[in-house]
Amino acid sequence: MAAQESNSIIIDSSQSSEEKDAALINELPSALFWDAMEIRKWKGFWFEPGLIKCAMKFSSSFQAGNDDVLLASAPKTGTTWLKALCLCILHQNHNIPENEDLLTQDNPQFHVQTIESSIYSTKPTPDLYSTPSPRLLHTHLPFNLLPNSIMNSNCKIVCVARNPKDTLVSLWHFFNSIFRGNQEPYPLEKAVDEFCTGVHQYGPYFENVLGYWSESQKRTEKILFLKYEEMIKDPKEQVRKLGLFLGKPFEKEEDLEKIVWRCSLERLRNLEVNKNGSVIYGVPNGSYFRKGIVGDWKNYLNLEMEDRINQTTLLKFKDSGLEFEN
Ligand code: PAP
Repeated sequence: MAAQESNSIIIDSSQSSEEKDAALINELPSALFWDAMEIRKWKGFWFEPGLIKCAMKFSSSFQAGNDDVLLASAPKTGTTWLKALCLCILHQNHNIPENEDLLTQDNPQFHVQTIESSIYSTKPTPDLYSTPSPRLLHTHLPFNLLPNSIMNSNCKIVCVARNPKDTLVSLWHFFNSIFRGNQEPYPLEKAVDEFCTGVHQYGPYFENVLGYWSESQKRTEKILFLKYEEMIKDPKEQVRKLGLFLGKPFEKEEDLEKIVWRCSLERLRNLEVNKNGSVIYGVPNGSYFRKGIVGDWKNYLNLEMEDRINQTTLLKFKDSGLEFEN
């Protein structure tokens, strides 16, 4: 079947349905995310209202193709890295010279867009027809908000997750750099508290991660669940697993090594395209690369904050079998 047919998206963009959505969003519980933006609680998760509108469209109308690959991640858990890796694996990147690969041309966030915040917010009726198959897409949305067509098709999902304390610290740095400018950083105690109660963009983090984890335990052929810490510890092994899952196993060790290097933080951070001030989603390309280590939280969280997150994690992940190194 032609890509154009299999990738069709039907959206009811009539005024009345938009008005209905807007009215519904206005009724939702509201809070302020780190003094910067209004967020509202929809189906158990917090988002800024514009995102809810896009998520509603995505959930109700997106038609997944059988060979689509959907990447999923709570914010700051390794999205950029996963985008780069899957892009390279699916494009057999090791077969082209290093200075010609897609990553030298633009940030991974540009090549693999976050569907609800980019594709659906830039155009009311997104045109994914031109995207060649297999489509590689990304979402920060939790599992329970995914469109039915994703679950009912053969489309694969790769989720990356990261320990909560590093996730929070990464989010806090990113947030301060984008929203606080020359102001003092947002008070970390408050950020910890709101992270634990789940009142932040795409939060609660815990439920977001758990949704994918639980499903990955039931449907191993459908969802691959990667942990950032394991990718840092043994990138070759994790990328080998990823290649296999995507149906692109590495035949030669050197091909695998090439891709691990091409997607490394060290290389991406130093590419001209990530240093020259280019912007995606209003964010400089370079902001997606900071330290990329495990345990950076130790440099920021005091004992009380550490304990608060540990207790919340224990409670939330209890009996799930999900654990992170940190
Ligand atoms: P997003 O949710 O806004 O897309 P995401 O890419 O998930 O961001 O998270 C950014 C984190 O991944 C940063 O972590 P840090 O703040 O603890 O340093 C960033 O440094 C890290 N990161 C980005 N690219 C890579 C990479 N290629 N390898 C390892 N870590 C990376």
